[in-house]
Amino acid sequence: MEHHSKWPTTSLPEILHERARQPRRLAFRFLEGFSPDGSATEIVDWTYHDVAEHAATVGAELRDRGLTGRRVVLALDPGPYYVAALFGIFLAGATAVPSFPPFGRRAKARFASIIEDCRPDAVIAHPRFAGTGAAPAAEPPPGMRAPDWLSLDEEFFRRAGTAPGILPEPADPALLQYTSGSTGDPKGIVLTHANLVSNCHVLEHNMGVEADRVGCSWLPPYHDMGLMGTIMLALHSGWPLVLMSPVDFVQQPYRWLRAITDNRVTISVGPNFAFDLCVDTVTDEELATLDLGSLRQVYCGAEPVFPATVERFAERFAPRGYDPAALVPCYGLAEATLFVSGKAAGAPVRTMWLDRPALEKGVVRDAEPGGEDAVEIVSCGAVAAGHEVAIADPDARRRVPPDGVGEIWVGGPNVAAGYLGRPEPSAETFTALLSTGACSAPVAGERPPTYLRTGDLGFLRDGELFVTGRIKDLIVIAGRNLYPQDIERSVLAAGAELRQAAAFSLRDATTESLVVVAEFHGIRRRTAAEVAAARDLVLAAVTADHGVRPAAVHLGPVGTIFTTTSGKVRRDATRQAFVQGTLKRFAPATDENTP
Ligand code: 649
Repeated sequence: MEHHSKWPTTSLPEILHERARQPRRLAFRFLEGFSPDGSATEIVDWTYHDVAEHAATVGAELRDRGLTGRRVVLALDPGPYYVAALFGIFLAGATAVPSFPPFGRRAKARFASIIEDCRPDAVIAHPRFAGTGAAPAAEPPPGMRAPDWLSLDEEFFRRAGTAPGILPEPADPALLQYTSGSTGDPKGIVLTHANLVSNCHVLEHNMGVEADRVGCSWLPPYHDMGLMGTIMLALHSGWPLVLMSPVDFVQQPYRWLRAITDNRVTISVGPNFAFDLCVDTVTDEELATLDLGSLRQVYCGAEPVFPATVERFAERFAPRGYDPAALVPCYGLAEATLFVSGKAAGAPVRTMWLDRPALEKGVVRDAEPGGEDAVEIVSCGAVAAGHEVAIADPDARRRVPPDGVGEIWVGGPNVAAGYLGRPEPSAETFTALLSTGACSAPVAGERPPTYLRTGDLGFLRDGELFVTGRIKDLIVIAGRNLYPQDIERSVLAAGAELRQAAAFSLRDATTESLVVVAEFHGIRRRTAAEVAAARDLVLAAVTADHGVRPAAVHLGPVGTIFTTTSGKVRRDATRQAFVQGTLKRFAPATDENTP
């Protein structure tokens, strides 16, 4: 295999060998068994030696089973064995397919569809999932073996195989990342070892150098941000990472801030919702125990970054040493391994006030801060080193004018080769070209330098990327492009005790109308009269803020709105359930909550 000069010469398994030369340094600290005061009672520390040794054991077992070059689904719970298994798969020269544990009806269905799509030769999962409905189809297709189920427990590490590890080539597939798309149609993004290392390089470049860096993450290890953004990066960069499970975080968000305090964490990460959750749930007594003065950087991406969230988080936690300039708004997607852009280290968070009517027509025009028709947007910072972003008109395949909003196209070594076994969607998504020619950033492999179409809308200003929304989610009414998140914000601010909202449009032959779905806080059942009163508040707020009256408002209990396994609102799925009349509602069913 020829080495391209622009390619990284190392891979993560090589880096692991390198790190293990300092065997006693702390690599990962896992926090479990939280007590009511928010601190962990079970702390498992793994040195680089521990990681290397456990990974080697897993790798040897996989090689003994002949799994080199095969796909291995990783469906363990978050924790030390997840990390060991991930690197073990790499050491065996196999391709890792990170998955969530198949627990619950929706997760099982999604798990089954991933198995169906990637046809793995082994599944590493907790014993409790073997033989459940989540197990793959009993009959493997002709010429294929049924997946082995491997359970990693203490017993496994006592008896496992001995074959030596192998080092992959940069162009070898390392990982198959499933996108959080619809359940029935999962698409596996093929990431090479070169992609994974490239992503670490650009993140390190964005973060800058810092002595004694300590990371903390509660993100799921089966999503790009938790896996490529924290676990792989920490190992690659050589600083320790404090980990807790996402379930432990959501149960008591204070635990995250407590872990930062107790471990003198300098860098952490979370989507916008996590920052709101902290403001909403951390009590005054809890607040008093926190010291966030060690935190230099806290990345915020995966969802729109709302100025109001940034402000209220700063307001609440600055008295406990939090530096508002630590917040790093960032943008990325699994098709580009992870990272596309992020605020420069140390810089203040930058926002822009834009004229909303102009923005609704796809034009970027400055507006008076706080003005009535103005909307504030957070900058997601400069584009990753060695990468290029073009703001494109996807139909004309041209750049939009400098003051225009368009589709975000990305070129560079982070961009994946395509979706597994899907030449057409791959070509459509990964090999876009402007009519004026190729992209200027190099891509991995021998492909011509093309762009990835992200499906996201945004614009560039002074080299910084501003993300405005997703093409698919745009609500086009009377020639205006309404962004669902703006409408959803009005819904939540209507004073109707609502916690989450989804806005989407409904099309018939002649018109497009606005539909709002939202769910109430807490578990208390609402009466028909309460639902009707809340609906009136929502109608009034949305009409006043946006000049469009929703044609329907459906209000239900927690769980009404569909979300991805990473917690993003799935407006498409919610719309589908609305059309089919299967959205949750309070019993007894009332006609009042859908006009
Ligand atoms: C986005 C991932 C952004 C995602 C993360 C850098 C310890 C260790 C390391 C550390 C901190 C502590 O959502 C990742 C970059 C993390 C550095 C960690 O540092 N991927 S996805 O494929 O599931 O979804 C992609 C879609 O999400 C939306 C877009 O629609 C995108 O296509 N999205 C955003 N929308 C609006 N604004 C943003 N900033 C968005 N970012 C992603």
